[in-house]
Amino acid sequence: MKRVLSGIQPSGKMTLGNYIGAMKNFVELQDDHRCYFMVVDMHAVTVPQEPEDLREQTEMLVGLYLALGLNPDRASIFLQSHVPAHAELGWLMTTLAYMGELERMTQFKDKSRGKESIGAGLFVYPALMAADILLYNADLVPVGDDQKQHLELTRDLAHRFNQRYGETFRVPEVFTPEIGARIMSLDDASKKMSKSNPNPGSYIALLDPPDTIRKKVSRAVTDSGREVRFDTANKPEVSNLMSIYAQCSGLSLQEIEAKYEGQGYGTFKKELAEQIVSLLEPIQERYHEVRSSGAIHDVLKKGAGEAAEIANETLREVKQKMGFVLG
Ligand code: ATP
Ligand code: LTN
Repeated sequence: MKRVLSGIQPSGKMTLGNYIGAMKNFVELQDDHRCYFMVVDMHAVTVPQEPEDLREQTEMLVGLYLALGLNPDRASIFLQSHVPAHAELGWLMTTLAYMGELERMTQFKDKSRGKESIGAGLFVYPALMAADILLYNADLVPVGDDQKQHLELTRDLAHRFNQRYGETFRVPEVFTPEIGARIMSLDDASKKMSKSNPNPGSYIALLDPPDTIRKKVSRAVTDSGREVRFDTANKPEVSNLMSIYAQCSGLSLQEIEAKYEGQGYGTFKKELAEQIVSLLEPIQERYHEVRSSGAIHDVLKKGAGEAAEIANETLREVKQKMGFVLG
């Protein structure tokens, strides 16, 4: 079975962008792949986090993984900080990565722009991400479009290590959805929908109540036309809403165009909101059950045990090849 690994930062409220770009594929891949799904809490602290918020957001994200249908009997679900091999291989990867490569990362440029003091962790972030992936010799990494550059760097580091020390790491492939790999903000279709956007009207959070969802969709920016047509160059706002519609309903873009031909944006937006609500309502119900059941801690313990077994084996091989004296 091919191996799959991915992670999400517990750095805020999960959005429909996170779901469509990444989490939906996690659920689909778990049936016929050996899957490892993490909450990357050590990545989240590369920008300041309130300790209480970090704890709550971490548990919230694990709760969402389970509510979305990730099954701990099929996939290992764990926290990055519970498997110390991540920090250790992360360090070794920083010794392999070049400053120039890290400077070119657009996520680093975006997150450090305008800041007076920039944590060194934010800079070496992609080396830790490479370690996350390479520890499990993952074949596929399901992520949204914005992570492709980090994946390329991971591939380069894997090649570099293999060349320098002998064949060790499998070189992973990125796995993005065909539609919706980059869901855009509801208030500005030139920006990615992001949980750290200060305007909550710009995103739909997976735990937003139905009426909030309806309000946010009705206020989403569109153009002054009335044709529901997929054309990202000329109709970026409507195309974005259509991608969301397609991913929530299972309809193709052509089917959506045909369904709303001659109807204008009003009906389209109303029905889009209902599609989102009917996707999210059952997830929200399960989420509240999971949180009150207290199941999360057992799931994490099991997941960390399974993950550590593989991760420690890889780390040992890496250290041996690099010339460390093994204990
Ligand atoms: P932040 O705003 O704090 O940077 P984020 O919302 O971008 O966070 P991440 O934790 O960085 O979320 O991403 C989790 C996963 O969701 C990644 O695989 C990322 O590519 C994907 N993702 C995030 N935003 C979107 C989006 N707008 N469209 C598609 N995929 C997305
Ligand atoms: N950088 C990613 C989160 C992340 C990740 C990973 C994704 C950290 N480690 C390993 C896939 C595989 C992000 O910001 N979304």
